[in-house]
Amino acid sequence: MNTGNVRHDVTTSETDLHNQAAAVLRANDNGHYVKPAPGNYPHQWLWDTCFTAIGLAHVDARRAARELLNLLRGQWENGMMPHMIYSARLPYSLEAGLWRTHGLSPRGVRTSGITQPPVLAIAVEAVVAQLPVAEQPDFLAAMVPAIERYHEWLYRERDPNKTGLVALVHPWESGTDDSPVWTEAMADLPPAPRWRRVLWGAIMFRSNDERASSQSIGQMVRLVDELRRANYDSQTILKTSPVVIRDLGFNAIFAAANESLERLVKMQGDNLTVELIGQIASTRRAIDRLWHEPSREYFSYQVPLGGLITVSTVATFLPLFAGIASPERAEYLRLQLVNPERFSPNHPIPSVPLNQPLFEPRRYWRGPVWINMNWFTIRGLERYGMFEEAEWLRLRTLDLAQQHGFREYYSPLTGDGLGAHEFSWTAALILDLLVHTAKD
Ligand code: 9WN
Repeated sequence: MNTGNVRHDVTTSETDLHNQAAAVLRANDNGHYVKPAPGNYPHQWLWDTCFTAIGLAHVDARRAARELLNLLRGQWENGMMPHMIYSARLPYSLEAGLWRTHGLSPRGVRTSGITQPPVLAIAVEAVVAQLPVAEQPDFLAAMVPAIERYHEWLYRERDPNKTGLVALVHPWESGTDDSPVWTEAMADLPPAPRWRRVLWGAIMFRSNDERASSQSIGQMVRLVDELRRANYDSQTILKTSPVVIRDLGFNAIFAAANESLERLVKMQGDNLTVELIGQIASTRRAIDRLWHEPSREYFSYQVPLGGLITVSTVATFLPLFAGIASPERAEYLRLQLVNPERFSPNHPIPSVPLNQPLFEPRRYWRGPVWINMNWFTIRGLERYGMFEEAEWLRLRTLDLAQQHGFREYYSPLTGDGLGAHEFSWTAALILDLLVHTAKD
């Protein structure tokens, strides 16, 4: 680990970076919400909004609170928070219609039929801390019951057998779309016919060497068709779908969000139900069982066949964020992180380690650096008192944005910016990383 060649003058360059990041969020604000990026991403995505709010809280806490309140309009009656809320005014109405979620989504709001990592409680906690004290109770009163219903939905619908781990039924739910974790599970799934893929114009359009392959996209479209046919009924889907994964990253985020939820409820002078408290504890225990001693890292779990999916990804560091790893395991993870052949090339952290066969430095979730994953890992390292590593990674991460702009993702080998430009969550989390330096 070499921290020497990264600039660290907390002077003009960091002030400039702060101003530029704030400007990206302003530019992406369509008056109702901050969209993930100009161009391809005009709608409101669940975890994008959460990251955006975490950064925006440092610039305009009320606006950040509105951003999260805005998400509630998409929540289904059963508690599900959809991964996308479609903008009515934009040219993607065909894609919105393909989900056919009317009757399930709130009247007049067009949403997808699947969820995304539950960062919401974490974001609410970050935003409430910046709100004027007098405004906190109303914000909490609106958000906390919705989050409780969401977490209860995750347990009820996605963990009916009470394993402690939530099961995902589509790679988009993991937020890490075409991660190789899903590749094997999807191997036998025939891609949707071309005409159906063309209907999903927006997504097809994005297929190139920085995006998911057209084979993967075809399979993702096919899977949506299957979910829709089952009317998004989790019970049916969990029994019949060949693609069901207890995703490591999602569950680790969920565990951390549960902690946030517990604190938020306490701020209101209340308590969670005994049932939820029990479920929360079971999630922490179950995540620890995703540890694979021979490789000394955490993995996701494949449901239909049973067993760990021994494909390494950056998600292995997320149990640090949730405070689940024992000190001994945290040390093994630290060794993985600083290993140049694994997770420590010139520009850490690659989403897939360099020495893994499916590593591709430029393709989406198959190798590039994503700032949200770095952010989770930095906070995780801090939680374990690994301040030197946290600061090293924080500076590396700031450096990526300083040198290559606020891109959707970056090559871990060259630092080149990839995917969308002016990407909101990158800008927002850079804002947060600029404010919160490691404690030591
Ligand atoms: C599908 C918006 C979203 C992110 C995901 C990222 C990508 C969508 C896509 O963009 O997914 O939901 O069209 O590829 O993988 O994490 O929320 O930024």
